[in-house]
Amino acid sequence: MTGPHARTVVRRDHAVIAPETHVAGPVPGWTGAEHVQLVAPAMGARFSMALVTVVAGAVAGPPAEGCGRAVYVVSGAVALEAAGRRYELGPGGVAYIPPGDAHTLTAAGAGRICVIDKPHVALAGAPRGRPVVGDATRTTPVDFLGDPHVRVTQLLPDDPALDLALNIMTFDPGASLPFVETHVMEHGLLVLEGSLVYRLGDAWYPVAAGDAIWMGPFCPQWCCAYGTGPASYLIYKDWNRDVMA
Ligand code: UGY
Ligand code: MN
Repeated sequence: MTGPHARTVVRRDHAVIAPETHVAGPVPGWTGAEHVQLVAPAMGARFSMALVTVVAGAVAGPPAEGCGRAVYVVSGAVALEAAGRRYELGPGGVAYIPPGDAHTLTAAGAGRICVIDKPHVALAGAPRGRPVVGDATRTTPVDFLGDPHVRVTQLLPDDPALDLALNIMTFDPGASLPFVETHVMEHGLLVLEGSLVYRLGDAWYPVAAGDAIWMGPFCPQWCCAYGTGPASYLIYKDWNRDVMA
């Protein structure tokens, strides 16, 4: 029990959602699943990010109309049927489903999945997207801006049909982002392991595995990992399509 104490904060341009403040609930259309909504338009974001706890046989409901969906398997296993094919996704498994594509997502056992739904913004002239699957455990990370102590694992392809990116950033202890980033793109972030200090705007937050962050457009952001092992987080980013939209 933490009583009145909580690390969670929700500000105009960012939020930190700590697990001790999670309130899980069902979501219409899903069966066998409980959602913790980590990021939602209600806080000012233009996408939804949920941590979904599933039991064996749980079935996902569809995203809202016009939304593409990205899924990351934190633990457990899910089966995806899409575009006439069946995919098995284990821990680290990733899928992207374009808006309007019929698909089923069924849990093979108890687990947790992170589900990101985003109103799709099509790039002029881009082809219609297809379902994409990936696997973080089989993807080679690359140095981030030349620093071997900060690595990025790109989970989805650079494809003009997609309008979002999903990556894992990994920091050795003491490693940091090289500068305070400020960009029009939003982020949804879930810390997967380790500990970091995150600067958001003019505030500083210690975060650890299980914590989630929303960064709105232009939220200044920086972080540094601390502790004895690496820190990593799953990070969503919308692509910069039409800044006047
Ligand atoms: O690419 C990014 O925007 C990423 N480096 N941002 C972040 O980790 N906060
Ligand atoms: Mn960023």
